[in-house]
Amino acid sequence: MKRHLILAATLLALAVALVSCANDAGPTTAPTSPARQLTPRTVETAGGVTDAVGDYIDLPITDADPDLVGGSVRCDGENIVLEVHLTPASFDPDSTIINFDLDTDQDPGTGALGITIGGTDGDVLGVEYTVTINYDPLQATVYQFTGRPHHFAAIGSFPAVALADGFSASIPRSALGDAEGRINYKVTGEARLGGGAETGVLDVMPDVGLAAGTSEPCTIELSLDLRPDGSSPPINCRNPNKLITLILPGSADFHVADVDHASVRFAGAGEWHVNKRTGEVKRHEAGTGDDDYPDLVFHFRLSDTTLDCSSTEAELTGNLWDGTPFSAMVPVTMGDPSREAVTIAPTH
Ligand SMILES: [Ca+2]
Ligand SMILES: [Ca+2]
Ligand SMILES: [Ca+2]
Repeated sequence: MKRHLILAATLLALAVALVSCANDAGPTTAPTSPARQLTPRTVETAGGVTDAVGDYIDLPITDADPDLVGGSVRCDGENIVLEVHLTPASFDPDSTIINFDLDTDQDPGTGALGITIGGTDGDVLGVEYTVTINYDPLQATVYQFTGRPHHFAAIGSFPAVALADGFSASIPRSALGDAEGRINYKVTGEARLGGGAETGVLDVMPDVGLAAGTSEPCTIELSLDLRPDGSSPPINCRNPNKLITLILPGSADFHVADVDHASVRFAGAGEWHVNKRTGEVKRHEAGTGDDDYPDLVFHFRLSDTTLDCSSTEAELTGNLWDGTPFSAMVPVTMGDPSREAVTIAPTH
């Protein structure tokens, strides 16, 4: 045992450039101990990263040294979902420790310099938050950069899931400084040793020197009616040439000047008015309505949409000029005049 400890100390010294973050001990919330559940591997998502098989530091003193092969950071509503995959043989839920180093403002000049105390990848990543996922108990602990060189403080713990070949965890955006989904990140793997010791970083994904992964921005969820004033008439569902008017209202939180109008789709249809000569989608700025914020007006031809007489809602999607997606489920009222013309009077 003593020899092992000496060996471990030597190896840790050799790996000094890859020593993990200096975290304060322990989460601030009471840990829970859910029954271990192994679920099948899931499909990689947008915003994912990959890593080579076999490029990890192989320690003779550990049973399983983490060999990262894939992972992702993605936005899911009010949560940021973290997922990591390892080669199955290198994953031991009991000893594998995974760190997601998150540069939530995408600025290497702010936060902790790089992914290690030594500043590895300091020109790539300035880390505002590190999320550590491990077992015993199975949880994801969020550590926030304190402002002191590479010093982090635990600010909360959240449930994690053990996959067949890794972990996933869902972290509230509010626990990550209201992160809007565009996050630069790297993932590191460590292993737990006896006596509470840890090996230090044994694999980095993407590799040291490579650009960080970047997650997709969160979708802005809008709430709007077909007409904000609630005066939406029934849409004549028997008239394929019917033009549906949709007002996209600006607000304090949503400025229509930021909207790439050509990207907007309603029930699959794009704006009907197009410059016949240039092919450019026309932009209809509107007044400010009953507030101080300009609106955008769109016209969609019914036959371009997927709406039919039974439709009750339709999805509006689009992007801001910076690529941030937005969406809304819009309630619709479909009408059939040929039927409405037939009125059956009640008999008395
Ligand atoms: Ca690897
Ligand atoms: Ca930063
Ligand atoms: Ca690697």
